Amino acid sequence: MSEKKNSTDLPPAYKAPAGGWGALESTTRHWLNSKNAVKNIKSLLNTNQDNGFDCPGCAWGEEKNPNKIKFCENGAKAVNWEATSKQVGADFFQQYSLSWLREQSNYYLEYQGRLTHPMRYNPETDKYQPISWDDAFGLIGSHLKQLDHPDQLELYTSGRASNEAAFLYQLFGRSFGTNNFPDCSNMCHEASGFALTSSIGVGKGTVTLEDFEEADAIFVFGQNPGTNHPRMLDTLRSAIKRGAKIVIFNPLKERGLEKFQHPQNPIEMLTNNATTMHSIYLSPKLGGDMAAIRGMVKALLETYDSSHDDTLIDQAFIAEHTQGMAAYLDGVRETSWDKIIDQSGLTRDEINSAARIYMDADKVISTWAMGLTQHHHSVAILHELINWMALRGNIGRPGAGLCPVRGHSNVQGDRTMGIDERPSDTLLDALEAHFNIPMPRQHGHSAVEAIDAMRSGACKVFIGLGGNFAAASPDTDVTEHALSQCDLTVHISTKLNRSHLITGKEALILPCLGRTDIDRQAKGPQKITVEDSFSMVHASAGVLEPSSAEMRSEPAIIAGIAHAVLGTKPIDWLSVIEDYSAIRALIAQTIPGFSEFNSKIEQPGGFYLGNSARKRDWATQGGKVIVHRHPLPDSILPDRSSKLLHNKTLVLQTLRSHDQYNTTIYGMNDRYRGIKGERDILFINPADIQRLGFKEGQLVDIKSLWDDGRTREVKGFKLIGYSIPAGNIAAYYPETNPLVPLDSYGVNSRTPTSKSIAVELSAHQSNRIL
Ligand SMILES: Nc1nc2c(c(=O)[nH]1)N[C@H]1C(S)=C(S)[C@@H](COP(=O)(O)OP(=O)(O)OC[C@H]3O[C@@H](n4cnc5c(=O)[nH]c(N)nc54)[C@H](O)[C@@H]3O)O[C@H]1N2
Ligand SMILES: Nc1nc2c(c(=O)[nH]1)N[C@H]1C(S)=C(S)[C@@H](COP(=O)(O)OP(=O)(O)OC[C@H]3O[C@@H](n4cnc5c(=O)[nH]c(N)nc54)[C@H](O)[C@@H]3O)O[C@H]1N2
Ligand SMILES: [Mo]
Repeated sequence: MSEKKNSTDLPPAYKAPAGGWGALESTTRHWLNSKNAVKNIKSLLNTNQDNGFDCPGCAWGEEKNPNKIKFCENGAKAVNWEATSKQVGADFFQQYSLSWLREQSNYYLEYQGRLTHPMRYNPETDKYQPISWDDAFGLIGSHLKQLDHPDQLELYTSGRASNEAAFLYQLFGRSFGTNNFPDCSNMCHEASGFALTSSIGVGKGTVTLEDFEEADAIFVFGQNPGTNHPRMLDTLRSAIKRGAKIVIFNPLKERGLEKFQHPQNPIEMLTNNATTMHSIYLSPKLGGDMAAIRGMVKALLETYDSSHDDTLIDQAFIAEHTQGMAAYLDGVRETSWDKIIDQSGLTRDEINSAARIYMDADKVISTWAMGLTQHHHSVAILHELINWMALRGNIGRPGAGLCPVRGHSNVQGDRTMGIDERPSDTLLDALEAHFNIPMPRQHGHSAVEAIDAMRSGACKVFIGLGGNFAAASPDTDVTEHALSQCDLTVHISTKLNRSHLITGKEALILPCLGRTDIDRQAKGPQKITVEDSFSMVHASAGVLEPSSAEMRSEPAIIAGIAHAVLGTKPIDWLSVIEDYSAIRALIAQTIPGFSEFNSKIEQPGGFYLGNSARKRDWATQGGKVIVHRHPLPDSILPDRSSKLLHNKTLVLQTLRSHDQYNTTIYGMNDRYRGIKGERDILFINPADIQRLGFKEGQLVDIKSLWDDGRTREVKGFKLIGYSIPAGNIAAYYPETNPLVPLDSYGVNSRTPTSKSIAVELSAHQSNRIL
């Protein structure tokens, strides 16, 4: 039995606690850099307040307690980035050709400011030139009317779109005749949605923020809240201070999960005190969580067998609420400790100590993000997690439950509104009944399928409601080629990005308002609504004067497109945007849980959508929690790369730095990991640097292993010795997206395997001593 530990115990790269003075200093710097300090004081003070706007940062919930953090360092960055007074108007595009812009960095592109005028690409000059809104809608209308089939249209959505925009968008697409709604969720929490729905009958988390106040133990898998959900640190800090246990599973020692200093707590700041954020911190190998969880179940079974302690397993819950548990437990007994230890990269002692905390806690919450969802076997990992939680009845009671921590601030709401390429019959029936037109029944394309369809010429028009499809998607060369095959590409955006530069034969940029902007329509200023990770729906209204009168709101742009394509079928598109209450009235009539929507959002803090699994009402076939039994995979990699492995192969995860929001790069630092002024770096175990014959700081090229004969390579990444399991490496997204093969995605989730890519390294040319 191999009991070796794979991670080295290097000192953490950043010695200070997360949050603290570093966060305050960084917030101030980003604030001043946005060239809009006064405007931004107003916006920061209004973030997540009852009369202000929802933070465009993450989807963590808002605490009702007035002493809790309402915004954080990275939320402040997101607000500043959007609220800049810098503008990208017609004169900017007059100056630069697309060939020149394509040579610039993602940081440069977005830093130029807010898009202010609709633009149309002119291939003769290789520049964008201004177009009127009417002409832009007319151009889209003429393209769509010429399609042979509605499924030649792809309607992408990024998760910042409001409920109102998302509802109109899906109604437009379905009235046109397609379910092609690829969205960022396909690349994000799709495995969570699939695993949860197939186990507990609802694709959302079962906890509310209040549950965190009661939990005895919180298990945090595969996420980096210090950077990506900083307000979550405040919730974890309160939990640990009142004696709850926190167990972390993360191959990297993330600073925010080690120590945290509350930037809005004067005593902690002045005394420079910090809270240790965990009880135990385990570093499994990439993709090793299923084995680790299975190990915890095995440890529990062994304790149960030897102690006959009936309280260890919630027999009543299992009998009344689950099906398939016995078969699953047989599968656990059949799995050897050797296999568990080998695949998890953890020792038996480590697994036992986590299992002990689980057994001792009456109420347990498990949270997770991309570290669990972006693998080939992610759905199986999450089924395993749900089974383990079900074993002690930790689903559907106060203080316990499942908590996928969502990414984009309204990605969950967009799904609720019907942005779903695999819609339920319930949704389609409701739309059909209300709008009295047939809805397409055939499933549409996810992100990966959309790329395939554009690549093969099956799809002709791409419309992006926000986001940066070219940069966020896998296999950058393939994706860019696919987009360029289109007859028309359209981007509804706040800022210039890579996707605008990868045009179809024709291309449009449509500049839209963001969360912070005041949205005035015919009947006055409007609010929109969003749903957080905890199924809380609330209103959001911008407070800043838009920097150009030419920008339009997302609902207004969608209505303009829909009107040009469908006239007044099935609704009068132009009249519903005069006052968004009219859109909410349509939502109230067709989407479950939204009756009396308009009056419910008047309550401060919004309303709770409810969740059947939370009430132990399982909307599955058979009406019980389905306990799925999967064997541990032979390899965490898909066959198409695992068969090419050799002893120098490493597994790469692509992740976020502290100074970015997905493809939006705010700066070149990753403070908590000790990185300054650069992004082309590779975190690697020092033993691997030595084993492979490299030197710390050396530049390497990274090539991925996939059996289709295509070369996928990125060049010149600097080796940084880091506390990471041997055999695993990490580098930033989106720079490494060219390495993710389009066909390397999760079983049933179709999510690109951004956290497990087989690669090999070679010395970078300029580095070789001749
Ligand atoms: N400031 C900021 N906030 C954001 C975002 C942003 O880019 N910037 N993005 C938003 C979005 S869309 C999302 S989805 C979320 C993303 O939030 P996260 O999921 O926290 O984002 P990642 O940077 O991808 O980090 C993945 C974490 O999982 C760990 N990990 C990777 N693989 C494994 C594994 O196999 N097992 C385990 N146990 N851990 C693993 C990594 O070491 C890392 O700590 O954040 C949202 N919030
Ligand atoms: N390799 C790798 N790839 C990944 C990931 C990974 O971890 N590794 N993560 C995946 C995940 S979790 C996600 S969610 C996706 C993200 O994919 P996307 O959501 O497509 O990408 P973003 O970078 O969030 O999009 C940024 C752009 O959105 C536009 N924008 C910003 N605010 C607004 C707004 O209010 N309205 C509109 N209309 N536009 C706006 C701006 O123009 C900006 O340039 O990337 C995925 N890709
Ligand atoms: Mo995401």
